[in-house]
Parts: sequence; C-alpha cells; structure tokens
Amino acid sequence: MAEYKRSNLIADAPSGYCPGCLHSLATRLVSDVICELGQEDNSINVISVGCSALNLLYWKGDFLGVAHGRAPASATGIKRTNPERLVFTYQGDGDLAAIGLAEIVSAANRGENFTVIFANNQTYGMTGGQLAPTTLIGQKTTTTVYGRDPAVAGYPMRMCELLNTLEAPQYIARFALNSPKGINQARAGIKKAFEYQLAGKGFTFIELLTNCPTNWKMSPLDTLEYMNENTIPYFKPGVYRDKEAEVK
Ligand SMILES: Cc1ncc(C[n+]2csc(CCOP(=O)(O)OP(=O)(O)O)c2C)c(N)n1
Repeated sequence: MAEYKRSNLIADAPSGYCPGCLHSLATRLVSDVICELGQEDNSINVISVGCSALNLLYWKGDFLGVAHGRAPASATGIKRTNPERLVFTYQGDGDLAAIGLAEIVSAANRGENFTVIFANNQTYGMTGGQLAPTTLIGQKTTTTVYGRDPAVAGYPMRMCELLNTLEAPQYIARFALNSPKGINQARAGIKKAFEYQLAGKGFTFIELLTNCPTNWKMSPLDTLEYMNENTIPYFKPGVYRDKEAEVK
C-alpha cells in the first residue's frame, strides 16, 4: 500500500484553501514531480495573483510573487538570467486569460524555456466569483447572475487550443483533476513538461481543470460531477502539442 508522505516542498502549515479546492491538489502534484526529478533546490515558482497565490503560505522552494497577469513576463527574465533553474509559473484563469493574456501569448510565441501551470477553475475565485474568460456558457457568477450569455460576454476561451496555433510551444496539454485517472495523467504531463524544460527545449503549458466549491456554491463532491457534465465536454482534456512525439 502506498504511504502518504508530505512533499519536501510543502510546509506543515494550513494551506489557506477552502475545503475541496483543487488548487491544493494541483500544487501538491507540481511539488511531487519537482521532488521526483530531484529539482527541489533548483526550482523557482513564479506565483501569480489570485487564490493561486495562497501557495505562498506553504511553498518551501524558491518563489517570487509577481503582479497580476505578469507571471510569464517575470518568468522570462528569471529564466533568461538563470537558465539552469527549473522555472514555472502557477496561474489562475483570470490571471492568465484576462489581465495576463498578452503576456502568456507573447511568452508562448517567443518559445521561452519555462513551464506554465494554469489552474482553470472558470471563475475569479479570490475576489468572490466573478466572470472569467473561461466561465462556461450559462454558468452563473456574481457578474453574470443569470448565467454567461455569449451575446454579452463572449464565449469561454480555450487556452490550449489558442496557444496551439503558435509555432514555438513544445508541449501543450490539458488534464482534469476531478478523477484519479485525470490526476495520474496530470502528474505524467507535468513531468514531461519539466523534462522538456530541463532539456532546454522551450515553452511548455499545462492546463489543469479545477473547481471552486465556494463560488460555484456547490459541495466539493458536486463540483467533481459538475466538471464531468459541463467543464470536460467544453474543455477537452488531452495532449494538444508534443513536439518530441511529432519528430519520432
Ligand atoms: C492589477 C490588479 N487587478 C486586479 C486585482 C484584483 N484581483 C485579485 S485576485 C483576482 C482574480 C483572480 O482570479 P483567477 O486568476 O481566476 O484565480 P483564482 O482566484 O480563481 O485562483 C483579481 C481580479 C489585483 N490584485 N491586481
């Protein structure tokens, strides 16, 4: 039987996340993979603004908290000046796909050699559940109280598909964290992305479909089912780009 062991990068401290929030699982997966690759003293976590930033409270590795949406720009500077370090951003969907849209598209287009971990919970969690670019059609938020209407708020933005139109990215994949299968696939995908970076190959992007029990106003268990029925059919999990596999 597998024995639970706290990752060396996670402090023995309250996470600050609401019960059932998948942000904590996402950061746990990232920390596990970093330790597995023997990179715990070499990694730099570029932390964005939002609930994503709560990992400041328990992340034991090197990190930098940066301005809303600017993590890919900051990571560019950090990685270019410290090419031997394992650099990654950890960003929510408001951060990455709204205020930081220019930064993520530009960094991906330049093929910067760092990894983006994108936690897509389809809402602005930290500020109280407003509409995000990724909010589903019909999904109720505090700014779309009758549900997202595309005629007013446009359509949910699919970031993997959007970035997959660019030439430079090396690895782009989306995983859903609402099932053991999805979690295991995410772990393997994160590892692959970090391995690409360590081999100096270029830009890698991992989208993790997550939840927000508090702002979706559901029990944690109900959010997992909601994801099966609503989130996954629209944001299809899968590997969108794998340059290494294309070459083989
Ligand atoms: C420049 C700037 N604009 C707006 C804010 C307010 N703000 C803080 S968190 C946040 C939304 C974060 O949402 P998301 O990135 O989806 O992350 P989540 O909290 O859902 O994990 C906003 C708009 C800010 N801190 N700085």
